[in-house]
Amino acid sequence: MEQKPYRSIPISPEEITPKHLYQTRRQFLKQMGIVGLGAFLAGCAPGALESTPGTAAPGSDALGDALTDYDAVTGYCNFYEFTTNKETVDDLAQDFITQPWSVTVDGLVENPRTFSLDEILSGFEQEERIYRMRCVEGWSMVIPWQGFPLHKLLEEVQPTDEARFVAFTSALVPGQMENANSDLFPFPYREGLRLDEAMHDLTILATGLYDEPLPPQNGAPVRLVVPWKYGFKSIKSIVRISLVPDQPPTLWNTIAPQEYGFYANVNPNVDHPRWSQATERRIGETGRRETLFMNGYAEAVGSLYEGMDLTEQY
Ligand SMILES: Nc1nc2c(c(=O)[nH]1)N[C@H]1C(S)=C(S)[C@@H](COP(=O)(O)O)O[C@H]1N2
Ligand SMILES: [Mo]
Repeated sequence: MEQKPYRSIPISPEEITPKHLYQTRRQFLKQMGIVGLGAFLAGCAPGALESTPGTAAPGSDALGDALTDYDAVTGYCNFYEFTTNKETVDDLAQDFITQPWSVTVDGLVENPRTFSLDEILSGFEQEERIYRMRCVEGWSMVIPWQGFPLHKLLEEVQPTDEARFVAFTSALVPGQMENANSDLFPFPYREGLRLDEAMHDLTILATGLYDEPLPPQNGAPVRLVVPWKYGFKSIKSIVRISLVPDQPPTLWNTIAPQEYGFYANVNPNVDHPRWSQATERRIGETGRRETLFMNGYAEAVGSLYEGMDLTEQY
């Protein structure tokens, strides 16, 4: 079996079991009256627990990470072009028009191309990735995404030797986004990754969650998900992806560089200037849990940052 980096991270079976299997097993176990759910699942999740000894990210084995409820994933969202109120985004975004849609991939590439949504959905094999999402504000979720690795799309356009960063731009549709003309935020929302981060297999373009097309509030029809970075890097409703030579300006880093870095790797040891990043509130749980370095994905992505001073990161 092909070794996938994200498979080597010791997380709970609930996190790495496809939803339908998870639910089927759960029903089965319920019928059987089995209580020790975790232990039983661990024994029957095929291939899912082939983690190599010694690859444990600090503290991750202590987690029992269940999927966050669908209602919370789709009802508690950050999408500032609509509103800064997390609990009303779903209503305000429900009529957002996402078809037709296209994503232009340009800049330092051999084959610049505009992909229609249909080309994105049918041209790349859609797979499930269940990732933890840690917002810089101190809350987190576990979300079952459908999508595909960004590197597959980048390989089609072939970045040139000069390409070193990837710049992403969200749609901005004033007629449909209530907060589009906000004085506080210089929309369109923009984000960026270093090319090697963008090429990492953990980095995906998501097109769905919980086995249905992405709801508008979660970034329909296609958004980035970079699970080891704070949630604001995972830009929604993407219309442009540009390969560039230098670190591109990003919305949060532009308006508050002392609070939001370009790299923004989840780091419990580096506090936000206004609050601690040591712990987080997992939506659906009471109390707080410890935040994991690189959100628990350090084993897979740590080598990207060799030689970088991570105490300077935020
Ligand atoms: N275009 C756009 N993308 C965005 C945001 C936004 O306001 N606009 N918010 C970001 C933040 S702060 C987070 S935490 C995640 C939230 O994703 P979710 O609502 O799907 O959980 O989206 C990110 N992507
Ligand atoms: Mo966030």
